[in-house]
Amino acid sequence: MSALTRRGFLGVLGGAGLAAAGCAELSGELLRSRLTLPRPFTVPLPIPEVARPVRPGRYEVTQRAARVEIVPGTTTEIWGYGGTFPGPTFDLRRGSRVTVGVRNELGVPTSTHLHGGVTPPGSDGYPTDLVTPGGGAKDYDYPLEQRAATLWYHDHRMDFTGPQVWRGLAGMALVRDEEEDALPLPKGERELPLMICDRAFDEDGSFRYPSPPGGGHMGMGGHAHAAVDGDYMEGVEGDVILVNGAPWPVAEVTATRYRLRLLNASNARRYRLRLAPGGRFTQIGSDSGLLAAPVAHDELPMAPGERYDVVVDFSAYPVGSAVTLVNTLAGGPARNVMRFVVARRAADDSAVPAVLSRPPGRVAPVTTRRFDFRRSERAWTINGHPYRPGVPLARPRLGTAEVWRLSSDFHHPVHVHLAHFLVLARNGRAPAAADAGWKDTVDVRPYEVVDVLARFEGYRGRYMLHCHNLEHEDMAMMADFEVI
Ligand SMILES: [Cu+2]
Repeated sequence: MSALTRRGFLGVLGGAGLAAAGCAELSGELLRSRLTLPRPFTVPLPIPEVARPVRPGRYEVTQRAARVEIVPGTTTEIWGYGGTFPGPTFDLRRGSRVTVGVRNELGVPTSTHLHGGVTPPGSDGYPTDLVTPGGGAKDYDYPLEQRAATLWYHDHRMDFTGPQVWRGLAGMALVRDEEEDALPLPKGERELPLMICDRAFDEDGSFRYPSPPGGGHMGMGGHAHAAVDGDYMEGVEGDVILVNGAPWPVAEVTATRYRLRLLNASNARRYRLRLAPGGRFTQIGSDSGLLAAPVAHDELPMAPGERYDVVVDFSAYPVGSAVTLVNTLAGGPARNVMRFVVARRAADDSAVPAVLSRPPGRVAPVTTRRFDFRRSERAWTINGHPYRPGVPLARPRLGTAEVWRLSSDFHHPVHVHLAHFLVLARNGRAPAAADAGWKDTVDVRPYEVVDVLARFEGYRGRYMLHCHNLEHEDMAMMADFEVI
């Protein structure tokens, strides 16, 4: 279908048309690579380096361009924290305040958001709170008064988050605490952070991204000159799946339990993960920390920004088995994610206890607010408005909880800064099994109404909620709220 025809089609039918056409699970437009795709399961799974403090409580990281080999035999320029993609993993402790000095040696402004962090507003990565290019620097303050959880950090620059994260500005941050330490979960080499994202490559190995002709320079609310070509307004999906920055990697594992910290760091692509030839994920944690009790899943739906902390027991497979993580929402090469090869037996003293943690309970909401995520003529909007920096749509009180009713016309993974929430209902019915636990991002599907119970704790000040489809976010699907 030509771009024009497709746009006409979307314009007339919108998400309902897509659903009727059987494409209800697609959340973006496929951008194809112009080089020969790498062979799957040949590149070893990389494990990002763990960030080391320059002194207790202080880290320093420089955002810079680097050339790395992603597709074997070619090189790709990335923009990375520390010049790597993913950036280093920050291994942090609850209540151990850290400062991260970010220095920007790129040619563009940046703003760093710790996704899932309970962070003071001045360090939260507000989209116009920019670190200037060519050597600007900012100290981000992270008190980390929050439960153990799998967090991540990424660029959040106004209007350009999509292209800048696509080029590599993302990494993981793990918060640990005593409650988690006491559990006999797999650890060390049997705890794998897995950042999953999709990319497309040009003939010369560079990342492809559909910037409009002459676009990508304006920013600061200049949505007429958005960072992404209008044909990709639904979101950009690549045809190569990367895990920890490697295409369809392979990891050798022992026939034991492994803890997999799954993150969907894609701009727009949704996944429904399964193990082939079969197997189960035992979910132990959600976006915002450990569950009260484990939940078994045959498949895990994952929208951009979401994390699942799971245990997979590879002793269920014969030694020599190949166990492939697949995405059943995709066909073709993008159906594969990565492969585990069960190399040998080994001792395993890990376990998944029936009781994992005591998460915070429900508190009575003081009010209900509605946030409607919808496409307009030229932008993606919340409650009818493209993003208006400095105009809060809500003023929740610190220490209270509210029901936020999220509705949508398309796939919108809704992310709330600062506040963590429980999914209460989908279309008035019980939430899905994968909605368990406290979260900061929820997959709102076309014409769905999702009720969440959000707790506002930590800090007063200016925060935001937005769609985590990064192209929607760049095309104005954001709003401020102010905790008072
Ligand atoms: Cu969206």
